[in-house]
Amino acid sequence: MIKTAIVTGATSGIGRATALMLARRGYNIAITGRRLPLLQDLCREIEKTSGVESYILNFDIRDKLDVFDSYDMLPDSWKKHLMVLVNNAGLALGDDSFEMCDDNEWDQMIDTNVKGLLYISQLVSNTMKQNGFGHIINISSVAGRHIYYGGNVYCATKHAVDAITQAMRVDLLQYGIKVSSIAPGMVNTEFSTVRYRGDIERARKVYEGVKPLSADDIASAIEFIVTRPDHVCVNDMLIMPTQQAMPYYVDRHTK
Ligand code: NDP
Ligand code: 8X3
Repeated sequence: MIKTAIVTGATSGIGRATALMLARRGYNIAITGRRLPLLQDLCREIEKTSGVESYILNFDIRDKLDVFDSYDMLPDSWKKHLMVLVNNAGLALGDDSFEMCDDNEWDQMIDTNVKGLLYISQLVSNTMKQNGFGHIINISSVAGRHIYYGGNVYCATKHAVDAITQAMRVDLLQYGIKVSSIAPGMVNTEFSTVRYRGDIERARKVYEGVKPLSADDIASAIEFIVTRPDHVCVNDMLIMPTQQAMPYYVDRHTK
């Protein structure tokens, strides 16, 4: 049976690992992100290693018109078999105390993590509604459960993702669309390098003395979620490294 999936933010980290996992599971994969060369590399890897088809949706998820136009270009044959959307694109910028923050960075986090997720989800929900099936998986965060010092607006965006997940699950129930969320703790990806605006040394310190989760660990969790039988929906998963209990409770073994 033909089945297709869309993974947002597939140029690195969790999104990339998830796209490769879904390809191995036999899904034709539409991948999104801003960095076109990385999307092209991933397409080549998907097609070489899994033999499924891939499709590039190259947009900045903050740009509503671009998201709408790009999705419009996705062939109907892909939309007709659209089983899975993984809403993964997102970022944190900075960890400054509230009064010191750059409001442009607030805009970027809110526009990406919340509004971008809403734009693509609404388009896909309408397709899934017509199809009569589908599964949307939102990548939230431990930051959507706990507030920590300097997390302010990033935490707010992930609390919003949790609220939107619950709202979508209620509203889309009538169409047989499953809605799940995964809230990871520390995952070693480009996340911290982006958060610290390219400061690799500062990003490295985040994981000092800790074995963090890998992008593949989260892709495995998504694999578990999408392979449940039709009548089972995993609503929510909170996944942490063994050495982390909450955002700021980390047992570091620094020798
Ligand atoms: P990465 O930085 O490795 O990946 C982020 C992805 O999001 C990239 O593919 C990036 O693509 C995409 N993205 C960011 N901004 C935009 C934009 N404006 N338009 C389109 N795509 C965008 O980080 P992770 O893999 O760790 O992050 C994935 C998700 O997981 C995020 O939502 C993050 O909040 C969440 N998360 C991460 C945790 C961690 O510790 N790493 C823990 C908990 C949750 P490109 O730059 O090419 O546009
Ligand atoms: C990323 C995890 O703890 O940096 O969402 O907020 S944390």
